Amino acid sequence: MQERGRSEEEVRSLLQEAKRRDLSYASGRILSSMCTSPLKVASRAFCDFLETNLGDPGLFPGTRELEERAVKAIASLLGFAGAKGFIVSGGTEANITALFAAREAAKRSRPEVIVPETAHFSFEKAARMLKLRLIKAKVGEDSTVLVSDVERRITSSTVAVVGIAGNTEYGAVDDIAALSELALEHGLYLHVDAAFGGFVLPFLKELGFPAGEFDFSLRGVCSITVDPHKMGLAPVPAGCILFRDAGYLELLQVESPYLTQPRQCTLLGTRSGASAAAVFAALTFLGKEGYRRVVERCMQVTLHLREGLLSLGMRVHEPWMNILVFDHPQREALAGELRARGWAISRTRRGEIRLVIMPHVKKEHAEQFLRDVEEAAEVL
Ligand code: 0PR
Repeated sequence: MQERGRSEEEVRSLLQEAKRRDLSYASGRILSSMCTSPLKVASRAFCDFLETNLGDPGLFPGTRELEERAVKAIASLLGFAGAKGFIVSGGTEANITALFAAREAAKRSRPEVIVPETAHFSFEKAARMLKLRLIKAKVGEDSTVLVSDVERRITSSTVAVVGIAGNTEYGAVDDIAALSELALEHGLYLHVDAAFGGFVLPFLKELGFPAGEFDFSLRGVCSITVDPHKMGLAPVPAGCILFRDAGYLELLQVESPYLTQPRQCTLLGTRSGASAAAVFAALTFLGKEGYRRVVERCMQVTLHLREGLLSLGMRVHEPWMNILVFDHPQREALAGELRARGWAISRTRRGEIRLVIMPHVKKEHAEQFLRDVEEAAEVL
């Protein structure tokens, strides 16, 4: 560290210089991210609550109440207003918290957790930290888990089964209803990772798109991960973990006698009240009607891209939600050409090109993208 501080102006100019090198969502060029520009009202709330710390909630009872109200609103969206949980830093922390609770509840000597092979890498982290053996169940052609394969892998050491409602690569939704039945039949804990799909599926259904059940309305579902910093339009960091039964939270608690709250159940100690305030602001500002409109617009752009890519002769996977995967015989070269034209795209593990159509991707960006795909395919 330098000996003497610099002027505020100098500091700001260093920051601006760094920021200029970043991509922006507003450019419409980021087609690879599950995050987007947060709502203005949520960003403002975040700034207004910067100094709050929900690790010591007695100091910030107003902020704590905002968290409770945000959690309740998300819980009611996901089929059970009585579910309990927290605003956390994101899907990774939420998934770790869920598996921690499942492991503590089951008390097995060599605990195992069954996840679809499509599960997000956060489960890999959770398993290593929690000393859980990660058992990967096979998925079918449509990238949803084969429930028969999950069943085949259940042993007396299984402490949890995980289903995904909107998987990272294709947006595919596992048959959560069947997993719920299986969990009930075997007395197992079922966690649903709806980090991305949690703010999409409830609205897709209302908009008339096919969308299966995935939430607490299914009796076997014990916990759900859902990320406000993805399709919830809240600033990073904001995830949410919900448990059907508050008893699971008690299993996580440690004593924190010198704080304003004598026990703590979250993984983090000091944690941002700004995130909770921002999530509350986004939920309150948009309401269900607002989120439905956001999802509707994302789906319109997704379907527009799907049509355009099909008419350019691409092989397009039928989208489950606003994630679109397509393929071309020279996929490597095509991806390179698109990146050279300034598009941030990602690839699936199988090598296809993957687009996440977040709210910052407008119809005009989709049209420019299609023109570039056409041009790029011609020069291959
Ligand atoms: N569960 C699912 C289904 C996910 O897709 C993700 C993240 C997580 C859990 C973990 O969430 P956090 O990253 O919030 O801890 N999926 C994206 C990914 O890792 C996140 C992402 C976001 C990627 C923005 C790129 C990006 O620019 O691929």
